[in-house]
Amino acid sequence: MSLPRVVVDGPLAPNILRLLEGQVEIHLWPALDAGLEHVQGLYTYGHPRVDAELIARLPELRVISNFGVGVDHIDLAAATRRGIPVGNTPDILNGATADMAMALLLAAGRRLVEGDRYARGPTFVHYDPGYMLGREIHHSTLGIVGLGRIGTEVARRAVGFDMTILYHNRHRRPEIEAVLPVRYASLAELLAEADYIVLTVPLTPETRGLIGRAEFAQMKPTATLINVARGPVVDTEALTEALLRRRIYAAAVDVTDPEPLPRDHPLLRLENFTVTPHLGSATEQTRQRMAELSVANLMAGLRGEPLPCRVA
Ligand code: 8YV
Repeated sequence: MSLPRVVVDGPLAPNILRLLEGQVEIHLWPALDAGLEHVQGLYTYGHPRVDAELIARLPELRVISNFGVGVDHIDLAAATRRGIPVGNTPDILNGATADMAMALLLAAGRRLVEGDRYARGPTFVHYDPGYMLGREIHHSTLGIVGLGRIGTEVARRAVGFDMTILYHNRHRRPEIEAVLPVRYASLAELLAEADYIVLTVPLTPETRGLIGRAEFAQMKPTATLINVARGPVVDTEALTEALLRRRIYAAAVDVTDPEPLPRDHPLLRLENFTVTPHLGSATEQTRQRMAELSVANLMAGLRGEPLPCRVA
């Protein structure tokens, strides 16, 4: 009996390949044009665009399984119209992504990456207590934009740093307010009060460009922006201007728009800009759990069974 045909958008990590071995026939995305009509599964690994047009070209498609929680690159409505379930991997990556948000926050506030560059460089020949003063983290004010699963984990971590925690969310979260010392604020209030602003919202039409010129203007000149959500939540041009003109203190981002940034982008030359290459969930343990859940979603969909974790 032939194995179900699955298309993937790039070479998969060995642990995922091991899980799929003997169960499916894997085809790489560029080879998609041949044999499209027999593709039964779509496994999205590195956020490829899956639009209505692509879905329409796959008449036998039974399931889309995404390696990751964010599905902004997939046209969910188009999949639903065709009755194709879409699986994702929420929850299991909350801790790793919240850790990453804290790592970026600490790095930016205490100039860690800049300090590392300096400590390795040729000009570090004397210790000087006057150099590279950062901004305090403990007892500062944190503003979390998007108090969902990851944002809540960020709040839990911030408690240990004695931070005052504000949050902004589409809906107020009384159940979280009951167990964590978080206070609801309007976006304007949060932007004006927070020393550290952490973005943990999904990318949707409402959150695209959420932080632009007007929002940077409302922030304190000592504020630091941390983005572990999606690049397009922040207007890149406005961010560049805010950092260049020192309208805010710093930014530390795990995601950019575009991603990656062009190698000659002015942001990459700024000392007050810290960037990582989308590492939010990139730990061995979390990525293993993501591999298992995404493969379980894929296999269930191929068998016509309910997905363990279905987003649409
Ligand atoms: C992954 C992510 O790195 O889950 C998400 O939405 O952005 C990350 O956890 C990504 O999905 C894998 O490409």
